[in-house]
Amino acid sequence: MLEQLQKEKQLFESYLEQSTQNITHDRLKQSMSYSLSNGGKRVRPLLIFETLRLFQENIRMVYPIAAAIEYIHTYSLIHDDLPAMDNDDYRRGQLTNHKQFDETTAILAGDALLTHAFGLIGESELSAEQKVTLMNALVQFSGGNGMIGGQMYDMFGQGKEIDLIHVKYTHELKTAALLRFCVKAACVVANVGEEVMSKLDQFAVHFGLAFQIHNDIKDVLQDEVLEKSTYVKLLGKEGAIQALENEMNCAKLMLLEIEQNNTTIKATQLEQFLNFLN
Ligand code: GRG
Repeated sequence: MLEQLQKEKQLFESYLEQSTQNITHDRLKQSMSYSLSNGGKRVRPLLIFETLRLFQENIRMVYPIAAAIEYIHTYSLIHDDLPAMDNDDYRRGQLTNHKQFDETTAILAGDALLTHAFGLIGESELSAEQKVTLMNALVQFSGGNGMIGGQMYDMFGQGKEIDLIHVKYTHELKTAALLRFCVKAACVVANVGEEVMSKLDQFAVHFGLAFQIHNDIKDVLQDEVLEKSTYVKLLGKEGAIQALENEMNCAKLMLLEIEQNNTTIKATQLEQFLNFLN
């Protein structure tokens, strides 16, 4: 990760750390904090910061929004690891939340993170209009027609014959949707026009697909059993690598197009996010 991003991440870590301090039930607070602070890469918050930086805006102002998306991401991982879903014992090399605590606590910690994500946006210093826009966007991208919908397609697609179009759609919802929220959030805060916002949105879609394909290729290399429908299962490893490269190129192209049409916006700086896929 680039030095600048690393510095940004450290400052944000302390904000995130203190953000759960107002939770009065100790075990709930510990459980929320355990999954929030145990080694996430913070790709989504960093994407908000770096997109905002393209428009020379103050990054601290969006800490609550960045924390909100990290809360949503964290709750989704806690719930995804539960026995009713992926039934995983480890995440990020440490015990999953329900193994470290218990299932009830893990479910409630996830619920609390989800609920407080909206509180964080509400408490931010943005205008009332911006807050409403961002809350609606969070519903759109993380709700039943966003990440949760993607998880449903993923869960109930298992064991069935599924084609590439459906797998791509599932990945767009499950993985790309939260990244789309990140670029949209930065655009809303910086009052960016439709044309640039739409190109950044397409960048986020391609980046999200690349992110998921990369994750699936990594799983295969680690010999994890492939039950779910993935690009690797449908296209083989070589085909998946090609699809990954294709998505990365499309993502870069979107940034280039922004620069070509708007010489003051150094959009290709966002190419550094593709380094997360190495
Ligand atoms: C339970 C509602 C619900 C949704 C679950 C996020 C998710 C949907 C499932 C997790 C499994 C998975 C592979 C999702 C795809 C997105 C993804 C690659 C998540 C991992 O994101 P990173 O790499 O995680 O940013 P860190 O650990 O860095 O925070």
